Amino acid sequence: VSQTPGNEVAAWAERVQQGDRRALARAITCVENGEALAAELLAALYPLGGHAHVIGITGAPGTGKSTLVNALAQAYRRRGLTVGILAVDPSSPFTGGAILGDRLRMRDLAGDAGIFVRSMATRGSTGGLSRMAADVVHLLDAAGYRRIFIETVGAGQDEVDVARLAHTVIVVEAPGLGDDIQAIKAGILETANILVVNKADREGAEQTMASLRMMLDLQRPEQATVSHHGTLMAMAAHTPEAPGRWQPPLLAAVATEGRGAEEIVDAIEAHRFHLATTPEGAELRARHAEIELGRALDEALRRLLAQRLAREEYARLLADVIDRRVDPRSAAEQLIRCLCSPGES
Ligand SMILES: Nc1nc2c(ncn2[C@@H]2O[C@H](COP(=O)(O)OP(=O)(O)OP(=O)(O)O)[C@@H](O)[C@H]2O)c(=O)[nH]1
Ligand SMILES: [Mg+2]
Repeated sequence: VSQTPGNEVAAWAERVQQGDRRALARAITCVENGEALAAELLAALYPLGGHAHVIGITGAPGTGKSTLVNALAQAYRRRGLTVGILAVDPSSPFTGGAILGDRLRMRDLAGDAGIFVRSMATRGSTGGLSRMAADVVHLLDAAGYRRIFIETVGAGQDEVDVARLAHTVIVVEAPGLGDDIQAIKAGILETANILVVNKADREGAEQTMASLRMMLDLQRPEQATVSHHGTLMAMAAHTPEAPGRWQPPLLAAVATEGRGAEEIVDAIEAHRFHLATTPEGAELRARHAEIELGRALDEALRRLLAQRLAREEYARLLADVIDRRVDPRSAAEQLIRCLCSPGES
């Protein structure tokens, strides 16, 4: 039960919207702690969002994602756009070294009112991560940040889920990681809208570029054989794409020197334009909304069940499942029926 009356929440939401950094920081903490107040704030702020372009950055540990985000944020600032950054560390349940490192690497950004940086650890809870990140994005969006970066490490389910929140997904590779490209190929390469080989100053960068180029070419449909009047024909490698299809560009960068940052920002903006001018943008927005509505519905139902369900009824059915008198699905059905028509059953 919230201690803060509704008009205080409204005032708080107003401060977030006006760019009050402390109000925003407190709102994010509320979301992280799963406080009921967060829901009220988000209810007030969600309708104000929808203006930010969200960029997901993922890749193996140490490929230079944070350094790159730093460089990209500065490039955006030069273009007069405000930037929100959310660094998510799903592997670490502690607010430990990685996040401290991010703070250091992003210190160039400190003191710029047009940039807001936040690191988030998951405290051991999986699954909740992408909901939390989605909520933080809504807060940053309502606070007026026009480009929002979400950095995640690796290619696990959590990272893929977080990437699904983004409008543009950038996968960062670095030379010398060898087998990691395979791992990424298996997981997240398909979701990449832009591929970056960072640490292009390192040995092996060209080789990494070449293997990624090969994978991209393999993914492209014109590489496949097509049936033409019943005859299988191999298509040429670089025939023009059907108009309206996005081709993920492969770009090199040296994030520590800011090299390649302008080109990557150009690519992000080109992808943004692509989304705005094809049906893909609306489809993506609809998909995001559906994911969030589905998740909210799950949570609401669970809450409703917890509130309404008679403990004894639940305990009785649980015992039935334990003793294999009833299977879990039928038990769940029965519980839902109790919920819909209390007093019966
Ligand atoms: N040589 C070289 N080093 C780089 C480059 N970009 C980043 N680094 C270095 O690589 C190391 C890791 O960089 P981070 O930006 O922390 O990498 P990250 O991918 O964010 O790392 P995690 O968040 O821990 O997965 C740091 O020591 C950087 O200075 C680059 O372009 N060239
Ligand atoms: Mg990092």
